[in-house]
Formats: sequence, structure tokens, C-alpha cells
Amino acid sequence: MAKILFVSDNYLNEGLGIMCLSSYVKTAGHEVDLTLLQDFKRIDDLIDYVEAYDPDLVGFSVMTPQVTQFRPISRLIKKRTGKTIIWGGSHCMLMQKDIMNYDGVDIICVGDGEEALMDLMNHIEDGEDYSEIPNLYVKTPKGWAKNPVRSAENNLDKYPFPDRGLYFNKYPLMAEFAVKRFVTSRGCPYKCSYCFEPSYFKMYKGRGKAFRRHSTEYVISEIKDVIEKYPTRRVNFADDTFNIDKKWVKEFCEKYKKNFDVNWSCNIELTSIDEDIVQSMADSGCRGCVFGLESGVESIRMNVLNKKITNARYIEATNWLKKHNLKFFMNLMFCLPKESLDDAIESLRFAIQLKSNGIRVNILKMYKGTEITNYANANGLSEGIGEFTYKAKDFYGEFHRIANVAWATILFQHFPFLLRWGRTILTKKFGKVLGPIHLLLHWQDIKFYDIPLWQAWKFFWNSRDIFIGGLAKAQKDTYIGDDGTFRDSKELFASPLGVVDWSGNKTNKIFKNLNKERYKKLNENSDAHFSSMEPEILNALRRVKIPYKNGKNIIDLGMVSNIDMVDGSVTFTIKTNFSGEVLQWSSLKKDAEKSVLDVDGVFKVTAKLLSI
Ligand code: B12
Ligand code: SF4
Repeated sequence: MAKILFVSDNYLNEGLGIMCLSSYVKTAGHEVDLTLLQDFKRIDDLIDYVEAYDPDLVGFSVMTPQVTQFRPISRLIKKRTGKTIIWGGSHCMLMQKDIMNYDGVDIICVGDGEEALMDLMNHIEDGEDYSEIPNLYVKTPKGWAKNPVRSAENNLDKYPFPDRGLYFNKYPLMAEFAVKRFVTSRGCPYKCSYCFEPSYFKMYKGRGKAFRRHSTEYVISEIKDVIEKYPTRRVNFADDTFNIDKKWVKEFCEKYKKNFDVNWSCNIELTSIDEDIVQSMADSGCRGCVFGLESGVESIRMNVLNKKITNARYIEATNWLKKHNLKFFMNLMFCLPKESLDDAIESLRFAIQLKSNGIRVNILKMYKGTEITNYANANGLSEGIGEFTYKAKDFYGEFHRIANVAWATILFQHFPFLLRWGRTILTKKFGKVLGPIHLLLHWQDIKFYDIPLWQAWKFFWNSRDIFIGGLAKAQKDTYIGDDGTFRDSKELFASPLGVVDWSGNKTNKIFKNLNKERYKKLNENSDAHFSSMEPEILNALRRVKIPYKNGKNIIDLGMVSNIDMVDGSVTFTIKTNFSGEVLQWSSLKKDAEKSVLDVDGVFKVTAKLLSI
């Protein structure tokens, strides 16, 4: 028997991947435990937990936004306990090369994890060398052993149901929550340029079908199992594209209708949908669908985002949804390559015309490893904002206005005639007054998923630290960092929800000429990476005081993240200690422009605010 401890951040990021791995390795008698960072107030308590459980492996399932947190945590666990650290998940499929430079990670799982983890735990149990297991990159004394990805497993039904008990037994709030999440498939055959799926497909090229699905019988039995064990008011399918494969969907709908009286919802895509499927879905209890419109401007959607769906198709398909009483939510992205304010207004206009039940608005973050990033980099259309993400270059100098769509969408949705004055309304001035109305978007979610109000409140109240400002608030602890100095544990517990939020006025290029020497070194060695938790940089930053009013330091170091080197300057995502950010920012700008800050230590740092 071998033991693995999964460490994740919070229960809002409920990991089906972790549950799938857990149930599978348990079939061979291996032992699994899960702990969440939200459980600990002090770093030492987390270390104590790891030591007490004494696992052979400490596992992390990683999406890119979680890296700023999981990387230092992994490093710390590694350093303090000497445990073997293994990472898997979507980030590992896009950025393996980067991870090989993280000193806290020993093994990287690329692609599906079930067989790889099973082999690994079997080898550990038998005391065998595990450096040649397919799907695993393993750090060895001779360097990284990069093993090939094995063929895609076609028969997903051979795997047991996800081990929901791993989460639900420990976190009763999850067990009693009205919405239960399921995934019936892996992969998506479309090629939207901003998405992770095309890379997943490429990885499996020549190794079997990347899009695979459980049988309808398996899915029905899994749902039955969940409904019997836990209160379930809504079955929600998190598959990227639930409606792919008409035959499967029709068969599923018939079986679902016969077996359950519980409403369901899913993500769909509109190329392969037709009215017949919509009708079957509605008849069997489907009450809501989510899909990506992404941009209401057809040419941007088709050519830049590579989402080959016409406006006419959106109109046709949404008419079917409305006809059959299916609620629908749409995702929209803004601040896209070459997007102007007029484009953004046009995009909203089209989205609103479709009369959805809700619009979710995102600002585009281009992840390294995706097609859109390659395209934007090759065509001078991107700017670095972080170590893993780029943002589109502000071609027309209008992104500061476009970013306001986050709050304005709901306003325009209810009063579409206001779009006529869109250019005027999308300003910071209005944003300050009307900003809080975007919170109403959560109300749309509650209605869409049919969550009882008392439960929504209970869930929110119990998770308020995660929603508002992050767990960092609760952290009063320090720990001894890699460099031997005392450091603030906020760095490690800062919630990813708070850290990686780019909304136009929080990301600022603030320091220039920071650490030129280091940059030179990086240039000499192209493999070197720049870690957002580099002790030298954080130490340097810690001593930087940008005076503001009563001499308070306005930079909350716990929130510094995503450091990137572009042309010798460093870009930080920072968060102020103050509320009322817009005003504070202009004061900061004035003060900081005057200050040239020298920080001694390993490097001589000259910091200067560049722009807002
Ligand atoms: C469900 C889902 C969520 C859920 C749950 C996330 C979770 N922890 O699983 C929620 C709603 C919380 C979520 C949130 C977000 N998500 Co999401 N999500 C998904 C989705 C649709 C399905 C994931 C899933 O359950 N798959 C099924 C399981 C079985 O597969 P899996 O998780 O990949 O796990 C397998 C392997 O990866 C591997 N594995 C996974 N972990 C580990 C760990 C170890 C130790 C090992 C050995 C192996 C291993 O083994 C597993 C079994 O084979 C994926 C899309 C996709 N197709 O993957 C996006 C996806 C993961 N999400 C994504 C994003 C961007 C987000 C958000 C940032 C969105 C946002 N703007 O807020 C947030 C993150 C919030 C935050 N800041 O932390 C991106 C991630 C891209 C990236 N660069 O990492 C994806 C890939 C979507 C996309 N198409 O681009 N998401
Ligand atoms: S349809 Fe959705 S999941 Fe598929 S590639 Fe496009 S964005 Fe990704």
C-alpha cells in the first residue's frame, strides 16, 4: 500500500480529477487523503498535517491561476518534510517546461492521470524505480526523465465512480449543496484559439481518440449513486461540450427521463446542436445551458477566437432554446486582440439581442501554450502581464473603458436603449458609482441553478473568506522562507480568486529597471525562469515603501503575483491595502513617480511607477 495526500486550495474548486484518481488507486488498496488550504490558519499547521499523515506522495491538481499559490506551498512542503511532490491537471499539459524549473515539484503528470498514478503508487509500494512510467515527467539525479503520453483510454467505464466522499465526508456543506457536478466526457474536438482543449488534442494526436465518453448506463448509475447518498436538486454536467454526439445525447435523455425527476443543466456548443436535441434535452428535465458567445462581432469570433459559429447560427439556436423553455447563459470576453470600444459595444448589443438569462463577462487572459497567445505574440498583439498569461495589446487605447463592461453588462441587459450612450457610460466615473451592481450577476447564477435562497446565503456566508479578499485575511502568521528570513504567510494563503483578477485598473506596470542584472542572467540562460515567489524579489519588495498619506505602505505583499520580465521591466499584479481604489491609484501615481526607491540586499533595486 502506498499513500497520497492531495492538497488543494478551497472547496469552491471541487476537483473531479482528484476524485477520479482517488477512487481508482483505492481499488488497488492504496490510501488517499485530501486537505485544503482553507483548513489552516498557520503554515506550520499544514506542515504538521503532512507530517502526521506521512504520505509517500503529496499531490496537487493545478489550473494555471492556482500556480502562484501551489508553487510556494509545494516548495515549502518539500523543504520541510522532504516528501515527493507530484503535480497534474490542465496547467501541466500547457506548461510542463516551466514546471520543470520549479524546485518544489518532483513529478509532473501530463494527460490523463489514472493509469500513471496507479503505476506510480504500485512502483512505490514495491520499492521500484518509477522514472520510466508513461505520462510522467520525473526529476532524477541526471535531470528530468520525460516519458511519452500513453494512448488515450477509450473505455472510461472501467474506472469506478469519482470518490466524492473524499470531499463530501470532510466538508458537509459540499455534501448538502443543491447542485451536484458530473463530467461524462474528456476533451473537446473544437479548436477555439483561447482554449486549453486544442493542446490536449495535440498531445493525444496519434494516440487514440482524445474525445471520449462514458456510456449512458455508467452515467445514469453514477447519478443514481449520488442522488441516493446526497441531497441533489440540480444535476450539472461540467463537460466542455455536453451536446456532442447526437446519438449519445438522445439515448441519455431517454434514460434520464425514465430514472430521475431532478432538473439538470450543462455546457453546450452550437455547431452540432439541432432542434431535435434541444427538444429531447428539455423533455428529459434539462432546464439550463451555458455556452460561449465570446464576442458578438462575428469576424472577431471566427478569425481571432477561431470559434467558427456565425451570428445567424446563434440566433437560430437560441430561438430553439427559448421555444423549448431552456434557460441559457452566455460567456463573453472583452479586451480581445484589436478590439475597439465600438467592437465591444457591438458585441454587447448582439449578446443582449439574443435575450439570454444571464451573461458572464470575462477579460481575456491569454494563457501560454494556447493558439491565441502564439498568434498575438507573432503579430505584435500581446503584452505580458504575468508569468503565464498575456493580455492583448490595447491597440486603440480603449481597454480602460472596455474593462468596465463587467458592471455595465447587467445595466445594458435591462435597459438596452442605454447602449446608444455606451461610449459615455463605459467610463471610470460611472464605474465608481455603478460598479457594485455587477454583484447582481451572482443573483442570476442562483436563479439559473435554482439554488434555494437560504442555501445560497449559507454557502456564501461560510465561504466569505474565499469570496471576499481571500483567506489571506485570516493569516497573521509568518514562516521562515527559503532565504532564511521571516516571511508573511499571506503570500501562501492569498486566495487565487483575489490574486489573479485582472480588471483593468488593478494591474499596473509599476517598477522599472528592477533587477536588470537578473534579467541579463535570464537572457544568457533561456531555460531559466522567473518565479513570482523569488525570495530576492520579494525581499526587495518588502522593503519598498511607497509613501501614502500617513506614511503607510500601500502595497499588500500578500497579493503580489504574476511577475513577468518584459524588456527589462517587471510587471506586477498588486492590490492596495485601501478601499476606493481609483482615487488611491491616482495618489499613488503622483507619490510614486517622485520616489526613486533604493533597496539594498541581494540586488540594488530602483523602483519607479510607470503607468496606470
Ligand atoms: C469543472 C471545471 C472547473 C470547476 C472545478 C475545477 C477543478 N478543480 O477541477 C470550477 C468551476 C471550480 C473551475 C474553475 C475555473 N476553471 Co475550470 N474547468 C473545469 C473543466 C470544465 C472540467 C475539469 C474536470 O473536472 N475534468 C474532468 C477530470 C477527470 O479531468 P482533469 O481535472 O483534467 O483530471 C485528470 C488529469 O488532468 C489528471 N490530473 C488532474 N489533477 C491531477 C493531480 C495529480 C497529482 C495527478 C497525478 C494527475 C492529475 O488526472 C485526472 C484524471 O485523468 C475544465 C475543462 C477540461 N476539459 O478539463 C476547465 C478548466 C480546467 N478550467 C479552466 C479555468 C481557466 C478555470 C478558471 C480560472 C475560470 C475562471 N475564469 O474563473 C476557474 C479557476 C478558479 C481559480 N482561480 O482557481 C481552464 C484551465 C486552463 C489552465 N491553463 O489551467 C480549463 C482547462 C478550461 C479550458 N477549456 O481552458 N473549473
Ligand atoms: S468549444 Fe469550448 S471547450 Fe471546445 S475548444 Fe471551444 S472553448 Fe474549448
